[in-house]
Amino acid sequence: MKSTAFLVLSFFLLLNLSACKKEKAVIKIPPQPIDISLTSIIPVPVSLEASNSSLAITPGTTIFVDSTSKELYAIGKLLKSYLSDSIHVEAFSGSKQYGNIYLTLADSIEHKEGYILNINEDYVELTANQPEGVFRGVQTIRQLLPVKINDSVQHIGTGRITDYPNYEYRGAMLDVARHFFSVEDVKTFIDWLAYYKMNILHLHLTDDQGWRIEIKSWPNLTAHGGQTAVGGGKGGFFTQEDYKEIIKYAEERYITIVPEVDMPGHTNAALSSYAELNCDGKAPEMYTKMKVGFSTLCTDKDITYKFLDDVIGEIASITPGPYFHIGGDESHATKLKDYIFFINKAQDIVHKHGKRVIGWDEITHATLKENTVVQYWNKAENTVKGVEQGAKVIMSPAPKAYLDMKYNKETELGLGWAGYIEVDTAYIWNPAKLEPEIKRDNILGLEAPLWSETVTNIEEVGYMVFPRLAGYAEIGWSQDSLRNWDEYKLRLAKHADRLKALKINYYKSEKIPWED
Ligand code: TNX
Repeated sequence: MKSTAFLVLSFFLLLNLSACKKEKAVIKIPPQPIDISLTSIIPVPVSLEASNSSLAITPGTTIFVDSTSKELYAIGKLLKSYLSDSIHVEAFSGSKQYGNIYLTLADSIEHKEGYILNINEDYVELTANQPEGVFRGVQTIRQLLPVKINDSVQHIGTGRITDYPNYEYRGAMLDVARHFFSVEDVKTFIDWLAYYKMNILHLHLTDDQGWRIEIKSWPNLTAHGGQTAVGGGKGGFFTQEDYKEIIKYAEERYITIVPEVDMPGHTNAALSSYAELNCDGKAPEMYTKMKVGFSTLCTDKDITYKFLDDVIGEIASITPGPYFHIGGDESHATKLKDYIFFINKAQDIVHKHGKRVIGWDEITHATLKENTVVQYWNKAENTVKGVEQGAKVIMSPAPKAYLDMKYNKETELGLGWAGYIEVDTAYIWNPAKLEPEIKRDNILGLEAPLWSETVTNIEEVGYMVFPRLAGYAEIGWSQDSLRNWDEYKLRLAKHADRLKALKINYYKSEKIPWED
């Protein structure tokens, strides 16, 4: 067996060398019958027609990209990095040849994230309207092959997939405030999102227990406020350069970063860093416990709004995405009339800096400005108040979508206040049918937040996130009519090897007939 593999490999290396010459020797590897409808693609695509044959992807395969698009070249490079270092990426000109992958832009599909993947016995062709669509389609190619092909020969099944997302906002949140996570960890998280075609990473950057983003005009926020964490650990923070590195990594994967600075509550770290933000002018100690709802910025001091303007301005200026999240949750220490006054001002400041406001559902106590988005986590009645004001909604109902909830009573990590969320509970719900007054048209999409009171490293993050994230990705991307738990769990079962190969420490739920 080994020597056959060696022969095949040497043969392809030769073939590859001959690519330097004008005409490539075209020697086809006999196809095999592969039915791609049996392949477990998550999220399930809109339409899939299998044609029951195959094409061999080998070290001699070249990824050809539209020569007019720099972005496609970068996507080609990413596809190469996912599959094999031996594969080449080149600008396309001329005619399609056997054994290659072609990434192209065309008007063939309308949606900006949609794509058409056509695989025949001669080549793979991925077409989209925008580079973003090509990137999403690349994830489908990955799932039709083993996680890494390296120098092996791998058959990809033939057929045609037409695909586009159901919701435009499909995200997860990482709380880097309760425990801090490094740039590398955040990149890993971004890779996970990209693999399942999610397009939003919301970073919860500040809370009572830590301030995690450098603000040049208020340096003590991180010098003092970034130095601890829940349980009293050492904390940490992103410099603006770190943040830009995260932004760039996310952008290359067509993921929008949504920065959140939680206010006026959840602000003990800021209040501890600057005495003047407190109504009594006294800075409290840093806080390392879990219970919240006790802190508030002083809503009637001018300095508070200067602070907001500086913080929001600095972050907005290095955030290319359209959103800025102002938090607004659990401000139990702020009087309602002060809270309303504050949220109205905060919305204006975000607008001044050119961003669209997102806030947790409590912000609907205030008058929402044009374009403000409400993130439903706790109270439907709050969210409905937002809908009545014309706001769009991000669905993150805690009992369904909270990645920090335990799977069951045995789960060591996580919290339980919103109930246990087993893998089936996380999957079996429909954002547009959860609350009668929140309709499909009101919904921008969904987001699964991971609060980090109990998780301290990326292995623990992986355990809480997987496999639930794959299900949220499918709820966000796939058509409702194609979603079915009994069928999904079989597809998910086949992702065991993938999750393992991606080195994800996932929860082996007994609800899934894992195949590994
Ligand atoms: C509620 S969700 C919070 C967070 C906690 C989380 C723990 C939300 C807007 N506020 O401050 O971390 O519960 O599950």
